[in-house]
Parts: sequence; C-alpha cells; structure tokens
Amino acid sequence: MSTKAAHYYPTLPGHPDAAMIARFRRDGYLAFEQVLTPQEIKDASEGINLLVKKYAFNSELTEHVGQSAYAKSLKNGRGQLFKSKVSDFHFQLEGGYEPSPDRLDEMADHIRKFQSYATELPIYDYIANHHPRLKALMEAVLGENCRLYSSMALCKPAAIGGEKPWHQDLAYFAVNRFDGMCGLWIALDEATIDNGCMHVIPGGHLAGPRKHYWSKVDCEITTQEVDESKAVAVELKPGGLMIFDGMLPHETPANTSAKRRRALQFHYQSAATQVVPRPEYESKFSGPDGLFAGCDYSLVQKDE
Ligand SMILES: O=C(O)CCC(=O)C(=O)O
Repeated sequence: MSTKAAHYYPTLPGHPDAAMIARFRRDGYLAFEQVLTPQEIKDASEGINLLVKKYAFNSELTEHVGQSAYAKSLKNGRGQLFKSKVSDFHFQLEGGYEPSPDRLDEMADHIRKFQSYATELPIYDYIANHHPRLKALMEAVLGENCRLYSSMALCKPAAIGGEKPWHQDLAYFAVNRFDGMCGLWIALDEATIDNGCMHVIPGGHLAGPRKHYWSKVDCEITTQEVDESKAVAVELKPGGLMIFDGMLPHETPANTSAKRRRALQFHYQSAATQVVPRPEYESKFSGPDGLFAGCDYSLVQKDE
C-alpha cells in the first residue's frame, strides 16, 4: 500500500474559491487539517458514549439483534447489532467483541459502525446540517438545495478494527445519477496509516463504476480495477476532515495500533440526485459488460 501523502488545506474558508472546487473536480477529494473546534470534537466524541448508554441493553428502546443476517459469510457482518425501536438509529460492534451492560464505555470503544445518528443529538444535527462553513462547502460542490442523504460512520477499535476494502460509495446508494453525491469524513481521533486512515485514488472518480464483488470480508472492487500504487493516505488530526466524490475509490486498512480511530461520516446529495427503484439504479451503475457493478445484497449468503 502506498504511503504517499495527500494534499491538505490548513483550514476550511467561509467560501471555497474556484481553485479549490476545480481541485475537487480533478482529484475527487479535498482534505482540511483543522475545521471542528475542540469543543465540537469533544461533544461529538462524547455523543457516541451517550448514545450507547441510552440505547444499549434497553429493551424498551432497542432491539438487540445479536449477529446480523450476514454474519456467516462476511467478516464485516459479524459484530453484534443494536437497533433503536423509536428511530432509524442502529449500531454494530466489531466482530468478536462481547458486550456487557456493566461496561458501556468499553462497549462504545468497540463500535464498528453507527448509522442514522444525525438527528439523535444536537451536535450531530449541527455538524451535518447547520455548520456554516461545511454548508458553504457542500453548496459549492453540489449546488444550492443539496441535502443530507445519510449519516453512517465507521469506527475502528484499537487493535481489532477491521479493514474497509476498496469501494465506491455509489456502489451502495440507489440513486438516479452519479455526479451529485459527496461524502464528508471527520476525524474524531487522530487518523494515521497505522490505525486505519482513509486512502483514496486521486482522480479515480472519473473512470465510472468499477466492478465490485463480495469477498469473505465485504463488498469490494476487484484487484484488477484499482491501482494501489496511485493511492494516497489522508492522515488527519481530530477535527480535520475530507470530502470526497461518491464515485471515488477509497479504503481504510485495519487498525493494528493501540489507538482507536473514530470518525463521523455524512453523505449529501445534489438537488437533482434522487433515490430511485433498484432496477433503475442497477441498470445505470454498470460496467462495460452492461451488468450491475455495485453491491447486490441478494448475493450474500444470509444465516438460516
Ligand atoms: O471510516 C472508514 O473506515 C471507512 C468509511 C467508508 O469508506 C464507508 O463507510 O464507506
């Protein structure tokens, strides 16, 4: 894996200029060293523990699903799943970690994925929807009236946090067009190569849908279709962030270090980008062979 460094701006200006947006169109990502304040980072970090304390092992509010239906066949499907009964919020622990109601802070440090959290706490709603500079950035990239599509974040517990292999996010999102989706990835802990920072292929968003397949780990781009020698590592301090095009191939390696690596992630859609029925999306997200190139969950072996 390459350890070439990414390009960084020191911070995010109130109004991104034309050169910055041109760089985004060319490279498919922009990285900013320092954006969130220490208080925002603290509130967003503590929010993870607050949500675990609110929902975990609370049978009135939460269904403890245990292992998801994909547990057998996918390494990244193995962790225990907790689903809110009163909202869309849900979170999954890293595979192999056994939670206990007596150790909720420890449990918060073993989350792999948390989803649909943007409306769970004011700090997440603020960052996702109201932060003036982030809003200006999204509007500069996606146009006026762009809006939040999803909140879905991966954490990487120290030592056991698994890899998220190479993929394009639009291999998952059933929408009508692929030029109007953007991810925002915010480091809550320092993100380094050792603990699983983002890696991207600059310019890789311009080559259209890549062929994805189900490995034993996850849904990923076939090795012939991603040139890892072109990858750059986006290392960030807490409060640093990157935005990236929904077509940009990216991955995060396993966390082999003693330091956790948590991040927030939000996706935004342009006004013209609409969710459509899967057959319409699958016919568009196709390779040169005309076949769907994204992640088809019906092909994953589910538990009996
Ligand atoms: O944060 C990570 O480790 C990877 C995030 C990502 O690529 C994704 O959720 O699609």
